[in-house]
Amino acid sequence: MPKNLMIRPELERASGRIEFTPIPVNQYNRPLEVESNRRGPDALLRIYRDMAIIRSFESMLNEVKLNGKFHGVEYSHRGPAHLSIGQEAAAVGQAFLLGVEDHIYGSHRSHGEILAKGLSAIERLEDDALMEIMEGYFGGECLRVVEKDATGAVKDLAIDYLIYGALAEIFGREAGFNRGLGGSMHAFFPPFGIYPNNAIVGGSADIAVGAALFKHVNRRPGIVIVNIGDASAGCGPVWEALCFATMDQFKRLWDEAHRGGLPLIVNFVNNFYGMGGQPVGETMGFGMLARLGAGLNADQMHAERVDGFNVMAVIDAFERKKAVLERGDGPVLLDTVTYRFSGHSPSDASSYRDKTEIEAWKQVDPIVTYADELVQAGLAGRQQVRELVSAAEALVAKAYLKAIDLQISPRADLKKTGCLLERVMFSGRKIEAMAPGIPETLMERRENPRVRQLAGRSRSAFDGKGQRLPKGRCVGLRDALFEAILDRFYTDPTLIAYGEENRDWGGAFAVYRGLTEALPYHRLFNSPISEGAIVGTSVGYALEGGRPLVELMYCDFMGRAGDEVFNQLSKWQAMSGGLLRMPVVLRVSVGSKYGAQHSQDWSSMCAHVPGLKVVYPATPYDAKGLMCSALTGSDPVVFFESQRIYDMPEEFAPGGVPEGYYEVPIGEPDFKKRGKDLTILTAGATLYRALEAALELEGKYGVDCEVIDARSIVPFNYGPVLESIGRTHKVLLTSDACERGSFLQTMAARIALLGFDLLDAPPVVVGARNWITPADEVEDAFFPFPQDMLDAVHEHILPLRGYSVRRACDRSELMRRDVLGV
Ligand SMILES: Cc1ncc(C[n+]2csc(CCOP(=O)(O)OP(=O)(O)O)c2C)c(N)n1
Ligand SMILES: [Mg+2]
Repeated sequence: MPKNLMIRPELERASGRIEFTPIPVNQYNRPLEVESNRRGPDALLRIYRDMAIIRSFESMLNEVKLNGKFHGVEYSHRGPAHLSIGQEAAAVGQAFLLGVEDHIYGSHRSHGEILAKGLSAIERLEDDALMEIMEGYFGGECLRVVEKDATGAVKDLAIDYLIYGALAEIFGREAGFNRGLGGSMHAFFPPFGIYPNNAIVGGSADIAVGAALFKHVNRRPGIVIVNIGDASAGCGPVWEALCFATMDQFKRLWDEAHRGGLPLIVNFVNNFYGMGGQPVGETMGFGMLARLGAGLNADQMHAERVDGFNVMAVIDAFERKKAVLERGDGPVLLDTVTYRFSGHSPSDASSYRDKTEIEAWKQVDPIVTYADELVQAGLAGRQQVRELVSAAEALVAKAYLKAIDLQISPRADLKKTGCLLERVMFSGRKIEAMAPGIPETLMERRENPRVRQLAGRSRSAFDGKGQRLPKGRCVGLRDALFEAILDRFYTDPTLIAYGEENRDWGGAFAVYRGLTEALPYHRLFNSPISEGAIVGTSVGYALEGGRPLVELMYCDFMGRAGDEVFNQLSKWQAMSGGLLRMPVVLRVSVGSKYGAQHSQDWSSMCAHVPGLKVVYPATPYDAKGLMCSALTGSDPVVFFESQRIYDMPEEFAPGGVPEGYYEVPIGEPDFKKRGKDLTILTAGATLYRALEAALELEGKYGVDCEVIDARSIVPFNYGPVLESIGRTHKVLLTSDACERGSFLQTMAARIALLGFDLLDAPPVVVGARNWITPADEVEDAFFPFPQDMLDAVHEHILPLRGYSVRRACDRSELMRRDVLGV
């Protein structure tokens, strides 16, 4: 909503037509002799070699999956292997001109792309650089396997290394590129510019947009290519990625130094099939995939269809499109036509396609036709071609024997305490700035209008005499978050923030008021209403080495970003074998007044998925300290904020909220009130209602409560809670999440297990009812209020003298509700 972009009725209402420009389709037409002059005859042979290596590699996997052996040597590979036999020219053509600073992201079917990009990188890198990479990568573990029988040239060693590293990864071995924790569908090798491949169809699309965003914002060299399948064109997140990547603001609003389109090629590897569904003619209506570019921006994304069975046409296309990106005119959409001879997976009987169709494509096999062309052009003899194939087969056979051997290539022992996987689930680093440099800001921090405004506010809820001040005169929770975030923007040059209504609006709930004045567009901007892409791009931005702070306006919208939160944000650190870091902070606000689709607390869902840190502060002091910790950590943190308490001042920390930087450790609960009879453990905004309950319990029934604020959900230190229960012998847990499946149930079960001997009564959870959230006016029937807490205490923990239950919650009532599922 920038004010300088006026929407004029006379223009918007004027009649006219949208003009499209023709989209080129398979326009390449250049004799191989000409290419030989341009690229050099050796390069043309190398192209053949690379395609032959990929074909051998994939054929070996096909045989292993189908027959349980290769060249008579048995091996059972239980995991997946989505092969790209037939698609080699598309992969090799793409990689041919790329440097290691050009990054590719891929799909479940990316073995060919990995090998092609790796072979191209090996060709380009000097021997010293190759050795340095191989020696440095995971302490040279993979190199040690292949160097034993190295015969000479470093480039040959590097090719062995590439093939073995990829295969060992596919077979789940510790010396694999991702220590066996990625596997076939997630294997990658960043030193060669090979970035994560993704088992979720279209999953790489928004991640790659974020990677291109990182390069664009931080002015890094190179481009980003995302290889996704034709069927992924039907995925919502792919559309979100395309919308995000083509935002006008890059070319219209960002400052001069950052103006221009993202350096991104969205390459649809179009093999005409999903698994068995056919986008063209059946499941989609675009006819020709390149058509999609036409709707996305005025450049039509420079869309083009390329003949991916002609390796030279692919090289030509990537060369031209790279130039488009380099002049700041991206992004680009390519529709690279290809075909897989193999099934979706080797066991696929291809029941969905006619044998004559497969035969027709085999007749124009890109490797065979290219060899014919080489021979016809006098660039190679038949014998030479056969030798290249034999050499490729030998390379693959050598890697196979090493990769299947448990002595040479063991798997990580995941049963021992402190095992590899345990160590790489979180990276746990403290990093002030993700890269060196001076953070770009627009004003001195002290001149910031909000900083000035807050200077006049009380840092505490109370005045010097202990009298409560009006909220408007105090620093509130939203202000405390702002202070932490502002501080980090002046420290970490890679830090960027975006989401819906983040810039001129000041963040949907005014946390960012004052940031717009302080930051240029490329550090704070509005995104489209694309929750998936908001989170997905943040993953890509972080994978490339930056720190993003992104926001989902309401917790309930997390459903729209389900894959990005639960499969991408959470899993890449571990799937990379600990190579990558994911310093993403995802702010999520939890509503209460806007009905069923705007008021649910989904913290439990995040806690359930391994790999996410989850925090839920309830006080300004904790919110600021936890935000500082999150924004200097290296792990993904889902940062829950309750809209109920954004204006809450600091009531607990003596001295109020410190002005400067400080940290609250993630994972440590905090005592908000001391007591000796009953422990109350809260998560989020229920803290205040629990304190009210504590007052009533003490005042009317003489039950002295100890109130502990969990502050964090994952990780969580049970020590202080058990210590408290050791004194009180009773515990009530409460949060605004619906009670069934709430994380507090996990906490209650854990406490019962760890503190069984300490307890006089079962741990009791008081959550919201297992309903939709009703209107705000009747919220006390739904969310836990002090009376619900007292009822639960009386019924299940400690009968309160003279107390009469206000709302039934005894065992039979709970069972009744469970039978109904409410
Ligand atoms: C989100 C999601 N839905 C479904 C699947 C199951 N699946 C795996 S591959 C595939 C087909 C993908 O087709 P396409 O994107 O064209 O890639 P291709 O397999 O042809 O390379 C499907 C449906 C998945 N992995 N992810
Ligand atoms: Mg496909």
